[in-house]
Amino acid sequence: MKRRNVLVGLAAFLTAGCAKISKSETFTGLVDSAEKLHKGAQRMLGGGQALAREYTLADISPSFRGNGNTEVDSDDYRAHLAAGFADWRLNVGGLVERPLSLSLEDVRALPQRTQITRHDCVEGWSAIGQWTGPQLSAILEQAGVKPEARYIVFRCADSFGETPYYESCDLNDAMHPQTIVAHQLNGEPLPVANGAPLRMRLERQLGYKHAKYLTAIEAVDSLEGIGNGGGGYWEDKGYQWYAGV
Ligand SMILES: Nc1nc2c(c(=O)[nH]1)N[C@H]1C(S)=C(S)[C@@H](COP(=O)(O)O)O[C@H]1N2
Ligand SMILES: [Mo]
Repeated sequence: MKRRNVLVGLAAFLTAGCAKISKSETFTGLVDSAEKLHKGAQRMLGGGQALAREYTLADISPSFRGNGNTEVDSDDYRAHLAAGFADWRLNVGGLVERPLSLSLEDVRALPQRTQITRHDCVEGWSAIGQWTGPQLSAILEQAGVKPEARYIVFRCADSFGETPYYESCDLNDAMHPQTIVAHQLNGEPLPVANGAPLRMRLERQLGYKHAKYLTAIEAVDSLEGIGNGGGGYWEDKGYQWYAGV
């Protein structure tokens, strides 16, 4: 083949490739396909279920700061806090066979996982903490995720101004063994600053993906129409949806 033909062929191949990518993904645009490439490369390097590093008790940070919202400014939340979260419910719904309404007791009765991991915030700080709670996969199996579900959305009790905090992940991260619904930090019930009574831990993701003050988990087939469609409070402001560390 002449050099020019090789170049034409290569260009045609690349164009076809790009067309395929933009058609098959919900998100379009250069930045987003770069993000997908990053995600794909990371998954290839680490395998779909690669574990985040776990640490020892000796590594735990002396204090685990609260960041973002460190309390929930609502009478409803303050009433739950005063009552020791006895009537707090974690609702599991959306594209599931059996919607659930779990009490903290229900959450604590599931098989538990404890993991010591490092939390990395994009604002430039890290902390190592020990988290305990059931795997999200166990809760999703109990609810029976429908085959058309592609994402899991996490709803939170807190807001910035009028805008509620929320997050989401794909099913790969949702079913990951280190993705847990934590109710303990360092062997104690979650402090308010860290998301009492329940918060997500998605150990292969940056800090803002770990939704605190968790009220509901929803299986969805698209992120459109949720918040501003970016998949999370910070993503709606331009942060990456796939925030792998
Ligand atoms: N509901 C809720 N979840 C949240 C936030 C928040 O403001 N509200 N902040 C996020 C950010 S940016 C970080 S770094 C971590 C902070 O967790 P921490 O308060 O336990 O340090 O929570 C994340 N989850
Ligand atoms: Mo953060």
